[in-house]
Amino acid sequence: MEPIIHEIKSWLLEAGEQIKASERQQLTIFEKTNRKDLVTNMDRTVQQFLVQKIAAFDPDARILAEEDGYNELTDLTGRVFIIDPIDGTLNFVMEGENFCIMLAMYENGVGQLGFIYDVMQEELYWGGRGIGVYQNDLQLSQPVNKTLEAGLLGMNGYLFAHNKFNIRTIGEKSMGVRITGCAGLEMIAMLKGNHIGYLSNLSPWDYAAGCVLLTEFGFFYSNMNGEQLAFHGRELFVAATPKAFQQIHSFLEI
Ligand code: 2AM
Ligand code: CA
Ligand code: CA
Ligand code: CA
Repeated sequence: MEPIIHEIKSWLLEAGEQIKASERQQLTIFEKTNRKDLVTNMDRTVQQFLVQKIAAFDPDARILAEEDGYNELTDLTGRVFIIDPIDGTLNFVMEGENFCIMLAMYENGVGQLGFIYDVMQEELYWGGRGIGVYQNDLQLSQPVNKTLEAGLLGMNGYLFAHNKFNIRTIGEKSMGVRITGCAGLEMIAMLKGNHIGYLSNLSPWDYAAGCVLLTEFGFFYSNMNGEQLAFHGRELFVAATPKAFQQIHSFLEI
């Protein structure tokens, strides 16, 4: 295995241990834009830890991350590490589980490596361009290209509640809608073949790692117009099996 993969895995496991060792009652919770948009001291600690590790290992790399002023990068020129220190912060605070640490490496806009660590399940989903997708040490096989009618569809609670983009019609066509509150877990569900797709409003750190792995397994993804994701700002993220992707786009109302 490439040394960098081994290195990144060790960082993620160590960060996960830090989270598990922290006392939930001792968390400091801050509101960002509204009462449901939270960040905790652990989000910040994990991000700082990963930023330091990357800077020491690869000083030339650039970093895009959700918290603390690292979210400004507007292009993917060169080697870029993209970090979501805790994905599913609301789950982390309210449930103490169902959250992930996500990290991706891109080179000139091309996804090379992706890591999604489900900390409490101790399951690390990882892989990269041309090397496949793994769950811990087990190599996963590519899910079946199911239609929208044949599978479960992950989506964001806000989009569902407000029926944005005609999303409820799309959900109704599927076998059922699932709302996990964690983009990383939605990516994992697709990679395992449990869900056929995912619709949400996302930022680059929410989808960077997932996109590397989804590409390996032949999933399609785009913004709401069917165009490439910008990797800058928040936009509708549509990912699905090739069959379901076409169907979802035919029902999406912009
Ligand atoms: P986060 O916990 O890292 O913020 C919840 O629907 C999922 O969408 C989570 O993965 C969450 O990531 C992500 N998300 C992105 N932007 C969000 C926002 N403004 N509010 C809530 N969740 C957001
Ligand atoms: Ca957040
Ligand atoms: Ca996130
Ligand atoms: Ca986050």
